[in-house]
Amino acid sequence: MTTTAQIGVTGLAVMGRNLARNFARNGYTVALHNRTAARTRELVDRFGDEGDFVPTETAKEFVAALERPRRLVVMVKAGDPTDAVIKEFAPLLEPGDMIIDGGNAHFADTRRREKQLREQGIHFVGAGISGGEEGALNGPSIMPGGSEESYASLGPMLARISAKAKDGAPCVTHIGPDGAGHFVKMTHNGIEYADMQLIGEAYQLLRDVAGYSAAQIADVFRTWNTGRLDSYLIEITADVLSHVDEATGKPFVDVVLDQAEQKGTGRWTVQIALDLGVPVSGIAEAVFARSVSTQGFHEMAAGSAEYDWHLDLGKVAAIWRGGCIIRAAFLDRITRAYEAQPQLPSLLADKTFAEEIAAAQDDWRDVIATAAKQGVPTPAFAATLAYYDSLRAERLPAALTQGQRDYFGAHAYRRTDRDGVFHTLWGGDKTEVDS
Ligand code: NBP
Repeated sequence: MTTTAQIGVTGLAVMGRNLARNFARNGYTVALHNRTAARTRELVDRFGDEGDFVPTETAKEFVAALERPRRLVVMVKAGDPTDAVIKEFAPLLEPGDMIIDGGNAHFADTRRREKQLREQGIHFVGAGISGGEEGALNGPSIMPGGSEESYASLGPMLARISAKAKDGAPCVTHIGPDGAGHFVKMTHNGIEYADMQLIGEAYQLLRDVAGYSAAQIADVFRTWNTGRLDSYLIEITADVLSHVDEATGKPFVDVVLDQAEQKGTGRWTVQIALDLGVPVSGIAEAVFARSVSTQGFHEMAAGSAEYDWHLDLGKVAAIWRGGCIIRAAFLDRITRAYEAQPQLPSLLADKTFAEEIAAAQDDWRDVIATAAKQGVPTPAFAATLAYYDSLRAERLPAALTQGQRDYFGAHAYRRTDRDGVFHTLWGGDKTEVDS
């Protein structure tokens, strides 16, 4: 084995594969590795003629294929897999080598890993990478943290493979030490969540209030994209909305299940914002909209299931009736509702609560409309009304969000009319494939 590769990529799923190809297309020799060797072989079989690849099967071979100081990009699923990969590779590395984690790690994990590897003399670079699969291939925005020394070595390479802004500047800069890159990427994703939610709300208003078809709304977004709103998300929204499902002849957005998923970064943004005391209410609403199930009792029901606590929510309501700050006569009725139906998914699913709130909703809307017209902020009134409307809605724009996620990140979606997980080849002929 010759030690010639300037960079190596381990983790060759959607992102890693495209990033490796991007390095190779830009003239770098790229060592390849993946836990399951079949992925490595597939990359070389399909794209081997795009550049200079060095496929390897074992960690030892991979490390041996890299010139020193070694630059080793990790593009595996964030969380435990990243720790597993570090555990496997770190003993094979030497002082001065660099591990670049391009996954969506939590910045606190990155700080921990950076500190641990620094003791071994290894530079750990937590690098946020944005742009989805297309960006990874043709030029992502890159947010590297870590030491100045590692950036001196990596910066020129990252600049070469990164996206270029309209003025030609590479979309990469040294963000700061240890977890700074991943913190900024996390916040970027939080903003992305909020953008997508705002687009979803605009779509829903045009559909349900203005009575436009999906195709007409696509045209509206196309027009918006020529003006001040010119942006990637507005552009792909027009594409997603104008796409017609081949199997049913219906708008694609109508056959996608309206449950948008998330992989954690939006949620972390809100969690950290609470710690930092920063009001990121728009991002929080977007995160909640992806899991319209997270208020008070809902959150406890979710926590109970997650941690296997078997919480008795009726009893919780009962012990809050006196003494505590939120004591209220109302809690009697909550207790009764949970006694009658311990598995109640939401209080709004209880008949008497549902009827009472339905009767009050016109006044509720008037309050918020008046406040909005008068410029009086009523975030809690407005947010809870949105929550209520989300639970009542027959369809939510989460289907559009899933379409956007599949478009830029190959995150796949479920359909309303059949089981399975699907992905549309957006960049190609838009056929649907099993995912
Ligand atoms: P995934 O997040 O789906 O991860 C799949 C990869 O992780 C495969 O190579 C898999 O190997 C490897 N892996 C797993 Br799972 N467990 C492992 C373990 N214990 N040891 C070693 N390898 C393991 O891939 P992706 O969607 O390409 O994303 C890669 C990273 O980039 C993630 O952190 C993601 O959050 C981040 N990211 C994704 C996007 C996007 O739009 N998709 C955008 C920006 C950043 P295998 O082949 O052997 O199963």
